[in-house]
Amino acid sequence: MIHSLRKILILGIVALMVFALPQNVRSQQNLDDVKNDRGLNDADVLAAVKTFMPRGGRDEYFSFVGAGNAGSMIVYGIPSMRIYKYVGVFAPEPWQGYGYDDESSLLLKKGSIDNRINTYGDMRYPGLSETNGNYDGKYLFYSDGANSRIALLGLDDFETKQVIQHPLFISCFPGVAVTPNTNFIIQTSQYPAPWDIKSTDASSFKSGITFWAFEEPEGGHAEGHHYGRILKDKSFTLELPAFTLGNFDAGKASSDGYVFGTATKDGKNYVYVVDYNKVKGLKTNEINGFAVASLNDAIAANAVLFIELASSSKAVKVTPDGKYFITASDEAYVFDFAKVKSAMTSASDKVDGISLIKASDALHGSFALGSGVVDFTFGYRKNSIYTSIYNDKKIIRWNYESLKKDKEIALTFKPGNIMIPQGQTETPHSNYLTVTDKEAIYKNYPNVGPVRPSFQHLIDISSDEMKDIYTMSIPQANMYGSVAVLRTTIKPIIRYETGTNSRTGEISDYKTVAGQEKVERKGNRVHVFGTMIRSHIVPEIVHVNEGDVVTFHLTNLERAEDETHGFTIDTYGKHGSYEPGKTASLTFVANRAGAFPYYCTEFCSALHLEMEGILMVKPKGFKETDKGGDVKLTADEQAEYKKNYEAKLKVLSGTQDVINSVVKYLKDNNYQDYPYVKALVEDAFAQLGQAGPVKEKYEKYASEGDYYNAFLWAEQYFQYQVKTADVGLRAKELLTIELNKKKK
Ligand SMILES: [Cu+2]
Repeated sequence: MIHSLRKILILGIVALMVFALPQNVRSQQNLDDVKNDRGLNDADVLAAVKTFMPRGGRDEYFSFVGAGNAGSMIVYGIPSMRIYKYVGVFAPEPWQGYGYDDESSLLLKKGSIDNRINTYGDMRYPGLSETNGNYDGKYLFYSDGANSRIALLGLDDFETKQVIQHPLFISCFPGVAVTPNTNFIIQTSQYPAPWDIKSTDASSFKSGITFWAFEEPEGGHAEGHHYGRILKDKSFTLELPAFTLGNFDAGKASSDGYVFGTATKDGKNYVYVVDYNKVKGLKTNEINGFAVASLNDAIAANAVLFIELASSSKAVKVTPDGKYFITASDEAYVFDFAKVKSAMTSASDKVDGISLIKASDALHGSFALGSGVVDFTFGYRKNSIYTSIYNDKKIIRWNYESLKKDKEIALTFKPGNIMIPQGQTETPHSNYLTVTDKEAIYKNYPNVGPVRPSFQHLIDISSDEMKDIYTMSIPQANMYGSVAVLRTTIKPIIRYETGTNSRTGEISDYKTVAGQEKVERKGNRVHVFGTMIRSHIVPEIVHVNEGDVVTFHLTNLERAEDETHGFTIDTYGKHGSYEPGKTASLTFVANRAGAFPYYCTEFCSALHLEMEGILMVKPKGFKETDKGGDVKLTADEQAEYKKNYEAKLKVLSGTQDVINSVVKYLKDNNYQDYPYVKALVEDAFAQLGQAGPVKEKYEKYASEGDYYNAFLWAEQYFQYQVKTADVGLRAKELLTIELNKKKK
């Protein structure tokens, strides 16, 4: 009876298990199964294969797109369209501690109108640094349209290095143009405003073009660390009447030295042309401490020309050879630079005193494109240009020399800004084009409420026909323009030299090495000099008084790749990110009494949860009633610690044997011939190099019979050994792979 009951029960459970399987779970054994199940055709599968990135595969390009008003930059790969990084630029970003640690907060405060941190931006059209008209993969620049700032990012570590408040413009166009050797980063005003922030005098409204001088000092660089900076003292602005300024581009090759952009005023539309080498030679006046060249002097020097357009246009792009610049509303105008240049001295009409010509005076030709042109980008086919046409839902490829249409692709959405990797350089190449989707109502997009993500499509332009092969969604971003460079052109660093302030590239005054951790107090000012390394934060206890001004200066001592630690103090509103070698500081007023744990916020090893300590904030008027003092251990406890200490010594010697055998293998096989392996081995030795003073400590305590402290320091020594062994074993594994490759 009992047996049959059990049988029924078991059968029932089995039946439940079978029928409880979700209905959409089914085995997809082969390609045809998957195609049938998901209703995919061959073109879908081909598109998937073109964008799939196998394990270990690397994208061909890095693409950079601003998150718009979120004030950060997004880095993603082409063709996989995988997002690799968000980088805080114009707004704080807590994960990286950007705008939270002292170094980046100072950078953001210095770059604001009133020494306060702005919490958003408006980032649309980035510019990459160039050498001889091609991307060199070193720097990236952004203009903030909302708070009139300019930013410099270093692509050696993908961090923001400089943010400058524009000294004159209240409103900046949210884009930059970079000259062919990165001598100038060009930024313009957008909406006219007085240059005196307190003035509301309508007659003093102006616009202008700023040429930010950029220099990269010779020599003296930390390895992989670029020190190029925008130099405010060497920069200048050309003043213009109250035009609203739009998109612009810098000349290249034959038109190097000029800038071309759109302008509107009183319902009329223009393209402006400025010879900035002539403007550079003019005498300047200082306004708000910034050099300004007057319009009259620029006019007298024939340095500026306006071209009247029939209707407003959204974009201006200079062709890769620099011979033409192109703008369009519905009709594209291809301007011949040689004709424009000669008109600069011969034009007889004027607008606001500036030389003016008609479009027809300087055209190479025009070409009807369709309704609502948004953007242009250049392709690798000779004289090819791609144009996104919003209302017609199309991208057209045409020839700007012959003015003939080549091909078009009908899209399922209204296209916005388009980009071909390297398409704005003197040598466009690439099989891909990306386009923003300004109309996220495509039937396949899931509804996530009234605010939809931004979408970027990947178009395959390798063959004659264009194909839309991938749709990437990006939340928390209103996307506009982007730029992309060959991934291998960028040479990012793996670690900082120990003690680096990543914002300046200099060794920080607050660099702290193992064994030098300390707490310094002067009155109510407390400086904590600490270190982080798997799996300890030193010091582990910090005592302060309520009302003290406290700074934690922390250095990540790791040399291992990707061993970042984070740091936060519970409820104190501060967070820092510490990549290997980085030093950063967190300052706060200890205005909340109590005990506040601090800990590592980045998973760093199996012992990650042990990376913690505590901040004790004594309330005001606190009186110590019990002096406390050193804990006295009983004889039994001391004996127990002695046993633990001796056991630990055995572990240390066993671990040392492992390290020695790894070192022998590495040396026997000439590890130094393999750069990546060599870097790892140097890492491993650096880890062990830190351990010397620790060994001295545990031996000293043991000799004094203090086994409690001897054990604690032996444990610390073991931590260093484990890290050394960990890196050493990785080096051995890599070396073995290299040796096997050689054999084949
Ligand atoms: Cu950690």
